Amino acid sequence: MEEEQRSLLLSSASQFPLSDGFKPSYGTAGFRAEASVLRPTVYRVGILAALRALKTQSVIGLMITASHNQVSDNGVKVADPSGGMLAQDWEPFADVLANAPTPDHLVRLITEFVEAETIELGGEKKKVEVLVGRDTRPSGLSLLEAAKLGIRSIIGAVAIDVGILTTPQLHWMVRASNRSTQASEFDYLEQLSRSFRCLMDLILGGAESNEGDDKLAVDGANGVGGEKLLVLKEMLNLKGLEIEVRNSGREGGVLNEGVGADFVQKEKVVPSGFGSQDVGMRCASLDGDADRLVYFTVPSKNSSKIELVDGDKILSLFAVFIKEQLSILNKVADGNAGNDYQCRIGVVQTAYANGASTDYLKQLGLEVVLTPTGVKYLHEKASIYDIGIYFEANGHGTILFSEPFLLWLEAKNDELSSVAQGPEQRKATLRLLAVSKLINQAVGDALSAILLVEAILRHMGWSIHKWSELYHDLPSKQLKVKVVDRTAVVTANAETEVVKPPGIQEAINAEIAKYSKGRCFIRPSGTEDVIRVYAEASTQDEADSLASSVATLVDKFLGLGSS
Ligand code: G16
Repeated sequence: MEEEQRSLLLSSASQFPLSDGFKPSYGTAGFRAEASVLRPTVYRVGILAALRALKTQSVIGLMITASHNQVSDNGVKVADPSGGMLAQDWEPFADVLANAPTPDHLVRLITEFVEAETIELGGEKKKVEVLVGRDTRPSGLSLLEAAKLGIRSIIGAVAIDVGILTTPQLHWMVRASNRSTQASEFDYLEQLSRSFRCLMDLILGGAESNEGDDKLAVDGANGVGGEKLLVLKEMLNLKGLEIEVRNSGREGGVLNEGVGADFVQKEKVVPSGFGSQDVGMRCASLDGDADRLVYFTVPSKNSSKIELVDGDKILSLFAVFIKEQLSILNKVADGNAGNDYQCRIGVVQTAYANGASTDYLKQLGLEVVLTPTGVKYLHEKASIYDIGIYFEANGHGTILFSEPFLLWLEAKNDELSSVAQGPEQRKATLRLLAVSKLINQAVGDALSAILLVEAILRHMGWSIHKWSELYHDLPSKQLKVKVVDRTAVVTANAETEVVKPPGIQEAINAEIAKYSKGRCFIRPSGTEDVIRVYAEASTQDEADSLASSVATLVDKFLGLGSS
């Protein structure tokens, strides 16, 4: 390493001594912790992002967010050139970098890594860019400065502050920048509104939408998503869809407190700002950085509970729609040639997927695969298909389209535009093309998913109730257990089995055996310092009881000794 580079790193690193007792670890979605300890971590992730940009000679993203976590937490993650998550083989380096005890150690680690990865430092190549975004957390500004300093500590890398964004907006912008297409926030909003209008035109054919069912109330989790949705709503300027945004953050509520997709999905309780006035209405909830979406209804006036329409149901709705378009394409109409492309469609879920959803999707004839929790795993799996639909039950997901399939669709569209036959096939082609532009190809995105849900419901002529009736969820319950060391739990088989500590899986199995349709697993969270417990059974009481008995087991094997 050149002396200039070395002294730049040593002098910046000396401003960020490690926080006492904090051992950062790259989890499900980057580093997350109480914001006050994170400046050294974010500085080091700035360095990592700059190195990644030099290695790939591409634009990289760095997002400062702790998404669904409480407002006092924050976090940082990296978006790769594709707009997806940081390549997993760089995660171990992220861990060691974040834990390097002194500036000298840090420089030594970087020197070794740069050599191993053959990254050219301080070369004559053009400057590389790291786009830095953040959510609305108050700690974001100080962490932004740390990130910028980290990026600037690598000669040849430039930090571009892209301001307050949703996480999916940043991922989208990184992807677009590397594809040399228009990549500003405005371009993102433009693409969403244009493709949504196009889809609605194809669906409604100029007619107005279902009368009386055009209102949607959205809970913005008091985060960045509500604010951005308000801007998008102005751009949509569409008759027949009235979006009312609540908990936009303007009303003074606290981020993710009693609001937001995580709260709604886990607690199944009416969020703040919603209540008896909303009985029967279509409602949706975003999480703190708008990468998750769930729908819900308030069933009756005095109910504190909601009817949840979760990520599994969003996935199912998307799957039904996509399958319908593919079967139209497959039809041989009036002598017109049928489909000449064998489109491979696959669905990706995690162990949290409700058992009823997996059964439903299989009944639709779809290939369903399970991965561990974390968008990085689902996205990777979904990308092997021509159309890969992935969703976590918590509302994080999207639909990926392969380049060869999109090229085929474009060609099919041209071919069908010149023949009188096959107008339905052409419409199906155009609908799929519009969906591929509307739904975020980089990562799960609540704003684009809302628009797709709304368009499909109109296409089907379905109310939220009809949609919710696609299948009946098995009753489920989720709990969190604080333990001494969550890394003591090691899982296998897409997190459905515990391999460490010994004996705990047998004890869980013995509990499961007591319940009809019982299913239960535990796993260490990668975003919070807890063990998560998920249980399913044939009644709610049984699911609650199974979850609580397994939580007691977790406490017994690993806990703080409280029970
Ligand atoms: C992140 C990940 C999701 C994951 C969630 C919870 O979401 O992107 O894939 O489901 O964390 O993970 P864990 O159970 O390990 O805490 P978000 O919305 O918080 O970024």
